[in-house]
Amino acid sequence: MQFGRAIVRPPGANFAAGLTSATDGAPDFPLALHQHRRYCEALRTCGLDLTPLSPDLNFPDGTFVEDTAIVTANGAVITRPGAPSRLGEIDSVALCLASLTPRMLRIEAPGTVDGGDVCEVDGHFLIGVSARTNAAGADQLKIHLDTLGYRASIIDIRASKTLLHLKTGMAYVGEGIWVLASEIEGELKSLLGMPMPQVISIPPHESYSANCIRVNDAVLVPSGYAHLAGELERRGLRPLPLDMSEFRKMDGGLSCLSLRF
Ligand code: CIR
Repeated sequence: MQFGRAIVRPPGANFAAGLTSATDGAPDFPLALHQHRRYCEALRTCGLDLTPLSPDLNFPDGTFVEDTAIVTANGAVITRPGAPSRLGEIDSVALCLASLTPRMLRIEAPGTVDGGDVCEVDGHFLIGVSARTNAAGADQLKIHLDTLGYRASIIDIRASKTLLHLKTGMAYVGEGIWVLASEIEGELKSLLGMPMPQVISIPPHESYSANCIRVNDAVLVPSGYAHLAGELERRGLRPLPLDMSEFRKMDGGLSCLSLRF
């Protein structure tokens, strides 16, 4: 999980018009911009060069760039987001990646894939079939990853009603350490069928923190979730807390706000 670069896109002024299931009110736009700036600073602190894209008012969810591509050291796969309102987000990302990646492949209709459903575990990719990523998209992505030299496994998470995406409820932070929301821990363990040397189980009232990201020497975590931060420290990892309140109101977490490679 050594990264050198990240693509990000600040939220646009109509960010609140994006898709959400949350019921705790509309996001505060200036505060969201502030939180996004802090997020970018944190990535720079971790040693990444940032490539910022411009906000596009045609796509209020466009700040969640993670959903538009899977980027590996050997090449990228441009996705086909499962929400129709988000389909057009891929164009500017593909244009940007064209000069940053050695090879570019694409998910084609009728396949759909959201990057939030894809989790890399030491070079092996887990692909969740969800409300956004369909079986055709997952199959295409597995083949593309194989072409790029990676193995992948497909798991069906549609029975987990609490998960928008696979990574809504889990993260792999390296060195054999998994972070799993306790509600889905049993289910994920049996679906994944992979060895999990160390699991940090996140209690229900802190489940939002299961979406965290390892970036080089640090783990970006949402602030206000003491359990995860403590468990990471206990294992010798360095949590870097960031306030995510306004992105959470739009169903977004830390992983969604960047493409790291
Ligand atoms: C959506 O519903 O598509 C956005 N409001 C949130 C996307 C979050 N992305 C992610 O978890 N990878």
